[in-house]
Amino acid sequence: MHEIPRNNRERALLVGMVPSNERVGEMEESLDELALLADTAGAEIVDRMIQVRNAMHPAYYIGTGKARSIAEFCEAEEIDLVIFDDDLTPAQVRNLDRVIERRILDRSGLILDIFASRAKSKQAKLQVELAQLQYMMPRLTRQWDHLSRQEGGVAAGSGGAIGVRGPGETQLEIDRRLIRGRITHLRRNLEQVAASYHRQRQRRSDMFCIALIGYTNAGKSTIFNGFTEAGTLIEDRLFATLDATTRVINVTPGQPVLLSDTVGFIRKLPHHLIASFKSTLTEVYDADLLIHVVDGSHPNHAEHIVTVNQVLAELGASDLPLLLVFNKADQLESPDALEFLELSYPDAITISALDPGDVERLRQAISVRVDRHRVEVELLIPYENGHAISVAYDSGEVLHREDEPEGVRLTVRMMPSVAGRLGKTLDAFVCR
Ligand SMILES: Nc1nc2c(ncn2[C@@H]2O[C@H](COP(=O)(O)OP(=O)(O)OP(=O)(O)O)[C@@H](O)[C@H]2O)c(=O)[nH]1
Ligand SMILES: [Mg+2]
Repeated sequence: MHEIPRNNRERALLVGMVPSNERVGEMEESLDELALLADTAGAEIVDRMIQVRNAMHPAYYIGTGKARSIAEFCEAEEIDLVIFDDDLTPAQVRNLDRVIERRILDRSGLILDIFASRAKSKQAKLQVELAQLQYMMPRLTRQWDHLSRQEGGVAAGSGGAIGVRGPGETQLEIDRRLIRGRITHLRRNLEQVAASYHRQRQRRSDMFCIALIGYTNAGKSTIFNGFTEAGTLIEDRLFATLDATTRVINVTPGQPVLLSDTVGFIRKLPHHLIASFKSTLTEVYDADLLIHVVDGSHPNHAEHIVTVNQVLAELGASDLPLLLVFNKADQLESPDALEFLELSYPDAITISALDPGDVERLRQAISVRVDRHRVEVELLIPYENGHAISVAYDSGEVLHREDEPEGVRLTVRMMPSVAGRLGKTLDAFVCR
């Protein structure tokens, strides 16, 4: 085994399991991603192990022999942390912990840990804490159930004599009640945040709203910055962006467009995390257009697309208009790879976020989509209705103006919602 200098980072071993030898390649890919996650969490990856096994061992996941050999390896290599690619049951964590005597983590636990350390805004912190508590709750319950059953057993089948299992039960009830109370509190807080978002969204309804979505590290924030120069955190790390950031951008004349950068998705994203982020990911399911950014140079890009589509379905955002964008074209291996993408996904566009010319092409593609959404209307606005005139100029593209005795006759291209609102206040209104 090669020597890795010890530093402050925790030393981690990654473990995966597959049912047959043919699936080992697949697991290698999954472990590559787990390694990135572990690196993001601040661990140093010392090694990885893949076990081929028909079915998972109910008590030890990988089986007792393998667990013992991992324990020896951990001893020899001074491993601090063993990370499993799949989710473990609470009993498996406990049993493995006893044999390996190192901290045991599974993929969901790792992702939640990263989210917890990266959450900055109050809202992201609330969401992550909610997801963590929900993740903990069944584990805590089953762990205590297991203990109380054992203790009940000691009491010779009496169903658990008072004084033997009592304290455990009581502690369990206290813990559960505390956690449940905290969960309710967090949910209520998040509902308030969601309500204020909803109000903001109503105010924004005159704007065309776009959300950048996609697998983590695909380049969403880089594209966002290409449009806005907002200085959003860009990092070659997973989950650089946890809080949606929104800016007004200029893509189409006379049409304010709101662009939001959002949290990245990943396979096996803990369900609780999606559920808790759902309440405030309104940027996604309220959008007029989703821009799905894919790292086209990634060997697993097709799988990434499937994962993102699954998360979109969970968020109830599958039916929204969507523009597929393959990013990192500069990193594609060959011209063939580009041709392959273009043939496989004829409606997509391929860009490099680092190339200003490509960002401009994307801007034009978006502009076409925005235009498709707008309607052209003719308005006759009395001169004294200065408010309506300024709404027409601020929220739309004025194509033609004629000053007539009764007022200003404007031909305007605008969002249907604004046109509808203006139309109600005016006598002469023609939708073309
Ligand atoms: N070569 C190349 N690198 C890119 C391109 N776009 C983004 N990157 C790099 O890819 C990495 C990830 O970019 P981000 O913009 O942070 O990705 P993200 O999708 O916002 O990631 P999360 O916020 O973690 O979900 C960074 O190192 C970027 O510099 C590109 O077109 N070409
Ligand atoms: Mg980002």
